[in-house]
Amino acid sequence: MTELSSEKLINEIIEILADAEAPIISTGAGMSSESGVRTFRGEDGYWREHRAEDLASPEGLRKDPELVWEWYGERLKAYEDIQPHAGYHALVQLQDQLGKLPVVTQNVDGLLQKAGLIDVVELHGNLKTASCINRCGAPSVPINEELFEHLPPHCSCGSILRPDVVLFGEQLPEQALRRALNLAETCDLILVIGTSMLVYPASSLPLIVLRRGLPVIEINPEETPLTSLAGVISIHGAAGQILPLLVEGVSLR
Ligand code: BV8
Ligand code: ZN
Repeated sequence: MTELSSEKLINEIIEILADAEAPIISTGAGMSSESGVRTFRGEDGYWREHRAEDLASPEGLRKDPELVWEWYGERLKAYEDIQPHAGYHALVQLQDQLGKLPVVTQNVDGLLQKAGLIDVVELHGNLKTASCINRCGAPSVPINEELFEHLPPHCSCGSILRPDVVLFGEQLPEQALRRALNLAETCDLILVIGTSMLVYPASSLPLIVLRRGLPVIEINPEETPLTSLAGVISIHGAAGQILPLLVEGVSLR
C-alpha cells in the first residue's frame, strides 16, 4: 500500500489513470452510500439487523420468504428516490472522455445505469425481475408494487418467487462472470470503489489485474484485504469526493 499525502497521492493516481487506455471500474455497496443507500457491512449496514445467511441465501428464503421479501421490498423502496452522486457523474465524464468505461458491479441499486454508464456488468444480478424458486419454467415476472401486495409472491405453479439476484452459495450468472473475468484479463487498470472485498468471486477481479502487474487503485475510507497488498494504490476517501478530483485532473492533462 502506498502511503503518500492525499494531495500527492491524488496527483500520482491522476497520472496513472490518464495513461490508461482501457481502464475498468469495480464497484460495491460503498459506491452508493453517498446516494443514501445503506451498505452491507458498515455501521449502517443491512447485515447489522440480520445475518447475510438469513436474507441473501436460498435456505434463508425458503425458511422465511416473507422476511426476505420484506427486506428486498424495503431496499427497493429506498432505491426509488436515490440519485447518483458526484462520483457517478465523474465516471460518466470519464466514459465520455475515453469512449468506453466497463463497470463491473456487485450492486443491484441501478444507480450506475441511472447515471448514464452504458457498459455495466451486474455480477450479483438485479432486482428488476423475480422467478420461480423451483425453476418450474414459468417466465420471470417484473418486480413491481403489485408483487408486494401479498408476501411472499407466488409463481403460477404455486411455489414462491425469488428475486433474480445471486444469493450466497449460488453460481454467478455465467455470462456476467465470463465478461468480468475477461475484462480483468484485458484491462490496463482497475479502479476498485466501495467494496469490502469479502465476497468471492467479485473480490478476485482486482487480484487478477494485480497479478498481471497492472495498476490496481482502491477508493475506500476503510482498509480492506486489498489495501495492504504490494502494488495496490489505496486512497482513503469517499467515492463522491475522490472521483471528481481524479476525473477533473485527467481531463486537464
Ligand atoms: C459463489 C445479493 C460458487 C444481492 C450478494 C468461504 C470463503 C470464501 C468464499 C466463500 C466461503 N464460503 C462461501 C463462499 C462463497 C461466497 C462468499 O464469498 N462468501 C463470503 C461472505 C465469505 N460467495 C458466493 O456464494 C457467491 N457464489 O461463489 O458460487 C460457490 C458457492 C458456494 C461455495 C463456494 C463457491 C455468490 C455471492 C453473491 C452473494 N449475493 N448479494 C443483494 O442482495 O444485493 S452479496 C452482497 O455482498 C451484495 O451483493 C454486496 O454487493 C456484496 C459485497 O459487499 P460490498 O459491496 O463489498 O459491500 P460492503 O457493505 O461489504 O462494503 C462496503 C464498502 O464500502 C466498505 O469497505 C466501506 O468501507 C466502503 N464505503 C463506505 N462508504 C464509502 C465506501 N467506499 C467509498 N466511498 C464511500 N462513501
Ligand atoms: Zn413455478
